[in-house]
Amino acid sequence: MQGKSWSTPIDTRFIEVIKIMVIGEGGVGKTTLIRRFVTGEYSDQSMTIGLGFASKTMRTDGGKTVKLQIWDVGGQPRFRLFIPSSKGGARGILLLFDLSRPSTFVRLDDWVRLARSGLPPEKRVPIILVGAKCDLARHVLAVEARRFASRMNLDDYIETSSKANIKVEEPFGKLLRMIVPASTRT
Ligand SMILES: Nc1nc2c(ncn2[C@@H]2O[C@H](COP(=O)(O)OP(=O)(O)OP(=O)(O)O)[C@@H](O)[C@H]2O)c(=O)[nH]1
Ligand SMILES: [Mg+2]
Repeated sequence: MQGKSWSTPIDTRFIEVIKIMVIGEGGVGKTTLIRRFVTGEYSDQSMTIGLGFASKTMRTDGGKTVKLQIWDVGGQPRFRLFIPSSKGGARGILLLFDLSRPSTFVRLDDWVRLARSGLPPEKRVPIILVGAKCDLARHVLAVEARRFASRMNLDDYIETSSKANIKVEEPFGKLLRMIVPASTRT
């Protein structure tokens, strides 16, 4: 006789997969943020060689279950060439810089250009600017970052710390809310 199952397993075949990308200079904390978000743990990450992948099942405000597929692009200059080919199908982007290292902030123009290159304005996906490592001594002012975000027409600015566990979920959640409006239900 078959045992009864009281759980209602989710049939993942029918879950919408939403691809997002996390980009920014090397060492700004992309992989650490993704790991903290997906596993809840903080641990030292080694440099990402090429691309990394992670995923997390989430519920939208409208009650829909989706799978966030996160593409983690290594920030070293040699991996930048992966971006044009890997951004196909991406529905949103988190652009990180390190609040303690101004050099990662001043090059953000290039990153925005890279994220948008080859796409007509109507095909542009939401981009959220993330000031990472807000537990460290700040060398970039929030007002500067916010000004940059509005000048470049970015969709939001959020400061996070993976180490101190500050606003780790927020950038992912906000991006998801922009991609899947609350009115969407399954
Ligand atoms: N203090 C502090 N350190 C952090 C935080 N997040 C990451 N780090 C440290 O910053 C370093 C780089 O983090 P990674 O997550 O590997 O950075 P990345 O952006 O993925 O780097 P690449 O893969 O080379 O592009 C690691 O030594 C982390 O421990 C944070 O929130 N606070
Ligand atoms: Mg990495």
